[in-house]
Amino acid sequence: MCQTCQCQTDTQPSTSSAVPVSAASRDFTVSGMTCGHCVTSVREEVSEVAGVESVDVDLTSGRLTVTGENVSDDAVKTAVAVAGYEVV
Ligand SMILES: [Cu+2]
Repeated sequence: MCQTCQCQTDTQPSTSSAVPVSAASRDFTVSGMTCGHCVTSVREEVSEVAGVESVDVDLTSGRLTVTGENVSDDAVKTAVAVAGYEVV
């Protein structure tokens, strides 16, 4: 059981779709993610940020890659916080 999001699954995150090379992307590091459900929570919240075209989350490294034009760093950090995690 995941102690962070309290889910009962240890399902690994699904592989993300390919990121367009032309789009701007930036990386964040998210602390606290420990299972695929954590990854899904972060991905869902961040994908709703204005301008975001795709979201890639690597559970092992905690790396969050956001792709899209004119995406606000603060908005991404807020979305991660809403999901229950923290950008470090
Ligand atoms: Cu979890």
